[in-house]
Amino acid sequence: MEKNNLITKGVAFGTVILFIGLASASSINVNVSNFSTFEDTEYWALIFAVGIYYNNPWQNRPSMLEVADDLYEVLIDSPNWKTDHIRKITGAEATGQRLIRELLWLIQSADSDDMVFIYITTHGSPLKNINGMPIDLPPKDEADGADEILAMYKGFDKWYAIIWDDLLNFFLSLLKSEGVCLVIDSCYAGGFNDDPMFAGTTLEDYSIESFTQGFVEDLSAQGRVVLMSCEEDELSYGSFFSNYLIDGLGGLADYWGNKDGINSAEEAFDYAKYWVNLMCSFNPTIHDLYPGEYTVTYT
Ligand SMILES: [Ca+2]
Ligand SMILES: [Ca+2]
Ligand SMILES: [Ca+2]
Ligand SMILES: [Ca+2]
Repeated sequence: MEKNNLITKGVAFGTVILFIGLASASSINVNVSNFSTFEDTEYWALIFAVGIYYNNPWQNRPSMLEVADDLYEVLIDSPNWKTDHIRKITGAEATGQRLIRELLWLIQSADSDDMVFIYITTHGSPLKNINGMPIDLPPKDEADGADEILAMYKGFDKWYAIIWDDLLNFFLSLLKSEGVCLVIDSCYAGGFNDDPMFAGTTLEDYSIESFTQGFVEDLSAQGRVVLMSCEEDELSYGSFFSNYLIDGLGGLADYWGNKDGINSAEEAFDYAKYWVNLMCSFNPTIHDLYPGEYTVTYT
């Protein structure tokens, strides 16, 4: 599962992409701050499963594609989800550019009283140079010295076809929705446990006019819960975590949980963790900054 052939050019690439990301973000500020109407809570989801790898078919994991279909089905079976609010991207479509484009769709679509659910499954790895030395791209935030990366469709063929944790966190941090649930099913998934980047900031921290007060307050208020298939130094395999999580969201989570008719992200995680610990050799982890329980589906 590990992807070792990354080279140091990743550092330069990281800087360029982060710059592009910042530029994109500043251009969408206007759009984001215009979405200030308070309608009913809407649920938005991105299901992103790579599963097929350009020029490296032995890396293919068909279970990832099946999980994407199953997750989509379990969401639309619940009345809070609408088909036009869910994007499912798989296989050859699952490039890094496409992931960023879909994240921007969520950033522009979700109001401050909405909920966003992002599911990503693919191969994961610590970021290393050609000599196997760990790389921690800015921000330097890694106790183990290595950012975690996810392979996109061409991730085993092109050194740049990856997404790393800091970049994903940057785009997630621009979501103004009340709740964000991120699910990562990959090796080393536990390394995607970053806090939102702008949490705790105030307007005075910014001199940029386009950062309106409401926008910054919304960012600061973002409640995020991250469900990860394994710990930061573990391999995970077989889509076991996702399958149990989806079983949970289909009703077993609440049945095993508080029986209030809602399958929360936290309950689904508890259900999946129980079974993965029993059946597999890796340990799912949660990073829960969402106050209360994040509603995913109704039973
Ligand atoms: Ca970093
Ligand atoms: Ca790490
Ligand atoms: Ca990390
Ligand atoms: Ca419940």
